Amino acid sequence: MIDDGDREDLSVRLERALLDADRPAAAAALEQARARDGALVVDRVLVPALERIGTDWERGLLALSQVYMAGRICEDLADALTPGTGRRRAVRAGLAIATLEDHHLLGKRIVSATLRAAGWPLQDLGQGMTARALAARVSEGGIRVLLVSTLMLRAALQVKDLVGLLQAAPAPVRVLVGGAPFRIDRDLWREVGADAMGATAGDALDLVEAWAEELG
Ligand code: B12
Repeated sequence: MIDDGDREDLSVRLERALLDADRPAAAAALEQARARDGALVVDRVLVPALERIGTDWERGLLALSQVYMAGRICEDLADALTPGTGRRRAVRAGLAIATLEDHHLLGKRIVSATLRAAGWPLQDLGQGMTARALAARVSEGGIRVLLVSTLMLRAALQVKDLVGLLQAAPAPVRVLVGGAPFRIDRDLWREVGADAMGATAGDALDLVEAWAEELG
């Protein structure tokens, strides 16, 4: 059993290693947390460490380069946090993920690794896309379930345009959104016209499982 004290220690150890750009120390802290916490390590240890880094940066205590390195190191380590089950699902319709006008990629990376580890054949449509370009890719690719990951409020608001453009898609598309703006404002997903929101990568998996019929 891991108690909250241990979890906090590991999260603080991870935070220090990230700020020192010490990749091996970050990997060791994450591995120790994963051995105890399983896939929940992301929400219990990694996300809190990055949120503290973000807050300190906002307060002028850290340089953007430190935040950048912290994000890059976590991106490199993300796949190892969600080892595959070996299961493969055969689906007829497409399942895809993208970020809209946003280059914060870690959330997308972790959600993608979680879905793929559970056997879902998820397509990555890209990052920093405009609503128009993304809607076109979705229509061309026969995508029926689209996940959008955001960290900037501006990107979250773009979902409204995307949903409007997707009305013209050849078949209905379900849009699942996630990321900080939707966690902070729990009604935002409805306001932008999404079909659902998830607070964690685990929620993304539960919702995709619930919508499995859509995917054939
Ligand atoms: C790391 C980081 C960066 C790194 C990104 C590195 C990378 N490769 O991703 C760098 C340095 C590049 C960066 C740049 C910038 N950043 Co920044 N960044 C952060 C920071 C510290 C952590 C974000 C993070 O990676 N979290 C960890 C991931 C795993 O969490 P997550 O994305 O929320 O994902 C989890 C869930 O939300 C969920 N989830 C995510 N997506 C989805 C999707 C679905 C469908 C579902 C169901 C669930 C789900 O699952 C994940 C795991 O549980 C945050 C601070 C914070 N409080 O979040 C600021 C933050 C997001 N950044 C911010 C800003 C302003 C910027 C810059 C504009 C700074 C600048 N002046 O240049 C640029 C913009 C870049 C761009 N155009 O996109 C602001 C955003 C403010 C706002 N409201 O819009 C924040 C909040 C910092 C702050 N407090 O001001 N940033």
